[in-house]
Amino acid sequence: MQILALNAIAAMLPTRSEQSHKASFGHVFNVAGSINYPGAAYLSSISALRVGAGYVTLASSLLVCQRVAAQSPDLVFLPLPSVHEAANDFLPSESAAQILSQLKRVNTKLCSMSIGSGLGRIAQTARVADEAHTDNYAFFCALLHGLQQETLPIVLDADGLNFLSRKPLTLPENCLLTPHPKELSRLLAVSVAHIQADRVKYAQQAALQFNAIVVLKGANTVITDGKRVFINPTGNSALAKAGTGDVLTGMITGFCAQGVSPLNAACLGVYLHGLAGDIAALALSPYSMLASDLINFIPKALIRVL
Ligand code: B4P
Ligand code: MG
Repeated sequence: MQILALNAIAAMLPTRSEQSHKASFGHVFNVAGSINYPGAAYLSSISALRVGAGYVTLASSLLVCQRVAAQSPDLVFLPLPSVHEAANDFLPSESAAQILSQLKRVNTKLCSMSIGSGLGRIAQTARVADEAHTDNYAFFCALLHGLQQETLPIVLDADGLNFLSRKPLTLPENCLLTPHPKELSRLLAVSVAHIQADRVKYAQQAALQFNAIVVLKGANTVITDGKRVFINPTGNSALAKAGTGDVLTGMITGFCAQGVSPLNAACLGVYLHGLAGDIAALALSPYSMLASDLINFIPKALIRVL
């Protein structure tokens, strides 16, 4: 077990050659957001750019793309067909084919994907029989199915994890899972209390069970591939606020796109996310920091490590 330290983190940072262009620093596909959570799509997308990714494409419904475009001139959009039902919208499984065909056009050696931030789902108790037609589950399964033979790093967060806990699905080769304790509780069918009492054990168990890198979030986040274990010393209660998890997802995915190994990308993302939160809490107080503030402190965290 190793506690992450500043010098080790500095050594993991990808180098930036002067003879470079945006494709040198990778392409992130971010599958995120829904009518009720456009902010998650914004936060995760911008955070990937903030850690150095060359290009971020947000794949989401037209409505979410329009809302996020109004907030940021820095992103590229892949608007997907969506279905509106009552106050909700969801992506049909055919939307997955559009993402897969875009993926074929890029150099997948410097490419990563995140799936799930603010994607939206219907609580499992409601209309389970209809779930394929009323939320993003069928879309999620179609996307994962199409990615089976791909080797690009894929970060699953939030509703990506919640869909994964509905029934066992085979994951592609290079997946990272970023659960908070409740999400891990759903994935492993173990109580939050048990998980919190032995965080390293359950993070390792999940990594082995899903054959993925696992980032178990919370104070002293645990990062593991099932064998090696890293504990993060940065971060504070300012991060206990809606949206900070979406920022972390973007940071990890952004490092993956730059060719950093999934395990190192997870360590870099978690450490710098916590450090940005520490610097932000000094400037704004741990009470007042918002996730949208946190993204503006990522550069200060990077400068501290360089
Ligand atoms: P969700 O609705 O799933 O919340 P979310 O969208 O995932 O929020 P977000 O993405 O912003 O935050 P995340 O935790 O991913 O539901 C949250 C619900 O789940 C809660 O209402 C609660 O019921 C349950 N839940 C969540 N965490 C729990 C916990 N620890 N114990 C029991 N139940 C829990 O990401 C937050 C980020 O901030 C992570 O990077 C995390 O490591 C960091 N962070 C949060 N608090 C921190 C702290 N005190 N110190 C250091 N880092 C901290
Ligand atoms: Mg979250």
